[in-house]
Amino acid sequence: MYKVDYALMYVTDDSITDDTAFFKILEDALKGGTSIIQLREKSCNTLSFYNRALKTKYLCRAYGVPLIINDRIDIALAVDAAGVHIGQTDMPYSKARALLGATKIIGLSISNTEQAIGAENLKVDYIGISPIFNTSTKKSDLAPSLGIEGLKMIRPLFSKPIVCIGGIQKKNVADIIKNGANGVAVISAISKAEYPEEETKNLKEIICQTGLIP
Ligand code: TZP
Ligand code: MG
Repeated sequence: MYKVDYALMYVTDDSITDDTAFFKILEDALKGGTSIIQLREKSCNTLSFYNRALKTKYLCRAYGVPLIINDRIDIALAVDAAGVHIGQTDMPYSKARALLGATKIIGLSISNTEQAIGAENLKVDYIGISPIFNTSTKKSDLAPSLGIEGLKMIRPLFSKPIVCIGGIQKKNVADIIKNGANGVAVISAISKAEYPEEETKNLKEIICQTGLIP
């Protein structure tokens, strides 16, 4: 398996129901230098999810960027995605690993230190600290934000990459990387930007300027 660059993950915005707009922003993010894509659909039917996943996979392949599917192991398998991102109430990690095989990436959301220790014991490929800051993008099933203090507590507990999500914008991205994260995952910072490609470039530049991401 190739080495994954978690520096900047664009998590797709499922509030964008229009496919033309959805794929325009996705391609802008890819042109702007997002290093990994997570396809996240919370309310569409399986056929629509599959169709978006397939087209997203082709685009990601054209830009040499890995594609992670949120929640749905069947969709990840169907489009041969690079991996999945699961939460604490999704398919258990051990079953997801059994279904996906040894080489696929599996990321797990964690919201406290206990879950971080659990993820370390399970040897998941990366964790998503969720949420790091307050956000209005995800409205249900959201734990209290952990903040930079939470990140500092979790960093020594988990040996593989940590990606933070929630309320991340240009103004707070450097602080996250400087305090031990290997990357950030954003929705609205890119999807709601006036110029998504420019904004992706800006975020990437700030991350690179920390000098901490190889
Ligand atoms: N999980 C935790 S916070 C969040 C998800 C999917 C939403 C992040 O969206 P934004 O717009 O980057 O705050
Ligand atoms: Mg989930």
